[in-house]
Amino acid sequence: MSDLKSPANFHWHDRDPGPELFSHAVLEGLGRTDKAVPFRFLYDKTGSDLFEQICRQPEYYITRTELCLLEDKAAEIADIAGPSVRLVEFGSGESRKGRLLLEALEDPAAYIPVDISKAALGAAARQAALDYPGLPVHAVWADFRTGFRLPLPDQGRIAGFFPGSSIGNFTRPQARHFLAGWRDCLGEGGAMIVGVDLIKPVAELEAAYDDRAGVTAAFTLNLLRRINRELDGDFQLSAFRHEAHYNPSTFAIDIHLVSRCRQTVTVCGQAFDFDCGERIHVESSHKYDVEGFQALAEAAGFSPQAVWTDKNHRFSIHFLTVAEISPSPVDA
Ligand code: AVJ
Repeated sequence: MSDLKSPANFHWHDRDPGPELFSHAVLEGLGRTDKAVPFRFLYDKTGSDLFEQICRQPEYYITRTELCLLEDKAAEIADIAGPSVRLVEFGSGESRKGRLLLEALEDPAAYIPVDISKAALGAAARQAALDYPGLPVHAVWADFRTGFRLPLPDQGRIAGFFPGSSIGNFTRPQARHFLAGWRDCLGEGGAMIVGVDLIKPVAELEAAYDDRAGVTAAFTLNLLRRINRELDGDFQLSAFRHEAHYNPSTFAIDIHLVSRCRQTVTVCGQAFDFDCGERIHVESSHKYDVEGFQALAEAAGFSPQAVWTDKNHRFSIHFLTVAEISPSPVDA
């Protein structure tokens, strides 16, 4: 990914888990009684483009609410973060949010965007390197859930930035595990800035994940197109529909692809039967209240330092620091 046109302050780090994992995940996931494909595979080039379009839909309040909140509070966040921060952005996409923080931070020491989409990451990180010529930019192409060693310059406080309520893709135990894992990487004085979507009326939540223009549906269905293309699948996209429902017992929007009829689909030469109405779980998006997320952060070894919410209480941004005392032992 490094080419002659890359500026000197741009560095590329390839931690891609590899294409074979996609076939493995799909064959294993479709072979289960409760069919499922991990959400990370939604983000090929088309998927990432569709996701950026989701962010501009009127029903999808998350992106614009968080951007407004960040714009409003960037100075306060920067103040708590202090000078010379090495900013690690998990799931950086277009880097819009990371750049908002970078511009507010005092003398940031490095920007380390981490994303699973090679195309989006490459373009956004290279542009950041061009726009901030004095700032080392280390683009890390990786699945941020799995452990990997970050290419970190050795000066400055590390602040992990996890915007967009991406943490909502995890179940609560997974989210705690993720935070606890990064707590150990961040080290003493380390911080985590996390954007978290708040619990709200079901109608508002369900509309956000099933916009009228059908962009979210296209985003979910694109997974089948990717399987067809990369894994020699024969899914008929018109034989499946997108479904998004709020589950009040897990506080999560659950997204499924639902088979419109009884059918058999072949992937990598293997046949998978679907009943009419049978579903593939594709993604869940967990919602929190402020106190609930702070309690989870504490269980992962962080101390909540500050939290900001918008006036309509749709979204929250949490500033957490690594707690002095280690977290209570985690069950499983
Ligand atoms: C990227 C996980 C934050 O859950 O709101 C949006 C993903 N999927 N619409 C979310 C998503 C369908 C999004 N996150």
